[in-house]
Amino acid sequence: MNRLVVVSNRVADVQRSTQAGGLAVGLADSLRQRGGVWMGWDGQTLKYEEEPEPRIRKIGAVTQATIPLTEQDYAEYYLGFSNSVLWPLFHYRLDLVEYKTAFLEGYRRVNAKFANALVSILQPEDVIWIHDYHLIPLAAELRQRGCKQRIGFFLHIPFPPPEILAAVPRHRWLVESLLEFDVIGFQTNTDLGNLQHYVEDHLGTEITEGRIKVGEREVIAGCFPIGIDVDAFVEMAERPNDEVQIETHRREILGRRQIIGVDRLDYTKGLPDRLRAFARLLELYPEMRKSVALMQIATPTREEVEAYVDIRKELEALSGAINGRFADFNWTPVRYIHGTVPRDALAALYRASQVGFVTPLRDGMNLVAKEYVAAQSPENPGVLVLSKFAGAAEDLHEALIVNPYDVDDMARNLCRALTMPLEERQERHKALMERIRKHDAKHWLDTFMAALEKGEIKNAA
Ligand code: GDG
Repeated sequence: MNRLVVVSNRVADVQRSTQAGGLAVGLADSLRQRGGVWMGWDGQTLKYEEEPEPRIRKIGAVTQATIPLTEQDYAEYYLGFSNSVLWPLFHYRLDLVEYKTAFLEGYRRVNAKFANALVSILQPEDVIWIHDYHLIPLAAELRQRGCKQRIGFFLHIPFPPPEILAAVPRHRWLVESLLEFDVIGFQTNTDLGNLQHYVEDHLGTEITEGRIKVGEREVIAGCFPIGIDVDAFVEMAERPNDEVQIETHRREILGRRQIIGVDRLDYTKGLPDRLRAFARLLELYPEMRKSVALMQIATPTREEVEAYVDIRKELEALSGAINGRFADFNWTPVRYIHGTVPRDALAALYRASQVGFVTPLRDGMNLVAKEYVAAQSPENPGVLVLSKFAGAAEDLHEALIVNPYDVDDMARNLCRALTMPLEERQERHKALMERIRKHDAKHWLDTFMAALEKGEIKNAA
């Protein structure tokens, strides 16, 4: 087996249990099994003139190679082009894009730095797998430095339609950079279809049976839905967690149910309308008052980008307003947690919740939806209420699928989930478990690697 070299903006510890963020979780699940090298930014900003050598550390089967960035890199590449241009744009939020030419320059500069660091550690037989929107130009940079290895790319977030992509200056350069990879992987058929439309409209070429002709080369473009390590998650959810159990007993005695939401605090996750939908549930079905509560865990993220400050304020105001309006001395309708919960507690909380409420306005996949399903007890499972705009909805048909822009629709489906007969819950859960097992972390890794190493396109979707 060739050595696998994975590259992403940040490197996560594959053995730690507290990290929030889908890329870290999904990749760690896969790399733990196969081993290899993981290269990325170490999260530090330093002053330096000459680019430092990558720092190497071995953790279990994975060797980490990290580099620091400068303050300017952080501002222009990370906060700027990656998270104030590409992130909103790829999530169809043109209103939140803040473009500056300096951001694009920083983005190119840091991709060149990544390439310099990588060539210093690459071996001839390596296969390289690059992750996410921060590193689209990296294959082109590596080729310029004589790199001959196969290079794959996986986009964790959605790929927008050409009309939206065309709003960013240099969009053609961006897509041409993408076509420098040997394999381009997306989460869903919708994303793949959007690339198809772009190459047809702007480049006068097409994707035929998963392959695009680019000069003499052939590039594979496919759909590889990311998954979780299902057994590991089931096991974690089954392990007793005293603190969660005490809370659960109390709720059971009072005959109360819990709806759970878990997200990085991001404007793409549909959090304000999720809270409004919960309030609407209490309005439309007064019998639900005092019998259900919403626990929303919102993990801090990218707090230096203004749009994230705004969404935080909005949520704090909303949860306060809902509690002010509906709470009683012995019942708090919304428990809003702005923080990070350890992964094992998270699994126990999913299991103790009768509804998993996942309502992004746009999401590449959404691993929380899959984790919620894995955590349920098959005898008495909860119900997943899932936005039709999460990549996961392309597969998880037995969830209650909702429109995250329609507060009444979400409220009605919450009520349906809370009153669903046991037999129907069991049937839906069984079917969903089969789906998340079929498209798990290992399947994602294996199908992508088959495309990258052997040029094989299995029916990944
Ligand atoms: C991107 C794409 C795609 C969250 N809060 C805590 C915590 N988390 C964990 C969850 C889950 C992960 O973070 C979030 O993953 P998602 O997939 O839901 O979302 P993004 O972070 O936006 O991930 C997404 C993903 O990449 C993978 O390709 O699915 O569409 O946007 O694992 O459990 N974990 C802990 N404490 C928290 O408070 N321990």
